[in-house]
Amino acid sequence: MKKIILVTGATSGFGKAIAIKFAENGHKLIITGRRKDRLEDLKSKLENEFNAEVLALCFDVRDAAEVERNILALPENWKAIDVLVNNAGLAVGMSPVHEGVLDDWERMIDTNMKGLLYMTRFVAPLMVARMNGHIINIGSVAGKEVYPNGNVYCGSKFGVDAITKGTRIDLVQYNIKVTQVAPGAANTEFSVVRFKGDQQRADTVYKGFKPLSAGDIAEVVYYVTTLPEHVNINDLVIMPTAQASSMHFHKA
Ligand code: NDP
Ligand code: 8X3
Repeated sequence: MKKIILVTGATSGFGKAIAIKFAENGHKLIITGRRKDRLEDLKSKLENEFNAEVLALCFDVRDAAEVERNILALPENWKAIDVLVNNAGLAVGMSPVHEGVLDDWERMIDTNMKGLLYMTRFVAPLMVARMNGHIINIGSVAGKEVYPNGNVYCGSKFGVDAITKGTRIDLVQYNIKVTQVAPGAANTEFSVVRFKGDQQRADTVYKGFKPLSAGDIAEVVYYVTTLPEHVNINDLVIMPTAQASSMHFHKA
């Protein structure tokens, strides 16, 4: 059955790979992000390579009014969203708490927690009305274990862990599945963003072991949507084989 999948943060990393995976499998995609040029490039790729139907929506998930406007303005034939993948997110900076940069903190909390909440707030009613849907939140190992200088990023992902559980409880009566996918180290643009464009520093994060790829996470996100109607995966933690916890890596 052809489903409608809405993926936030589809301009890079996991979100882009997830959009490709669902398009490859014949589904309709709503792709979102702030970088319009990348959204347009991805839309063309999905249309040309997979003959997919694609709607590209350019907005910032931190802006509640924009989120509401974009969801309410969906064309009728795009409103029956089957799967919402709350993927947009970021880490910014890696300072001890007493030296933290307030703007970095706001960006992480506003994107990772409030943005995910705004998306859920305006998409979930469409699912409730249909008594059907699946919300997949991208958490992190950082939402399971705190590590040095991870303070606020970890806090925002612990928040995603709690919000996912609360969402599942609130929506269980409406036949809506709610899943958290919590990856470990994956080589996307994540570390370049965290280190504010310092590619060299970002590269050192993934030196000496094989990190996850965006495609690995796309496989998992796709998999959780393929289970029978009565089966839901609540939570999945996925790490590279060479990673045992937030802090333990086997590096060459
Ligand atoms: P990328 O930096 O490659 O992708 C992040 C995506 O989020 C981009 O598409 C970006 O789009 C989007 N985004 C960021 N801020 C906003 C915003 N305010 N509004 C809309 N979209 C936004 O990183 P990843 O793919 O690695 O990250 C995806 C998710 O996975 C994040 O939630 C991250 O915390 C999580 N994660 C990452 C891990 C890793 O090691 N890579 C491990 C565990 C979890 P644009 O800039 O165009 O808006
Ligand atoms: C990203 C993984 O370990 O850098 O969420 O926090 S980590």
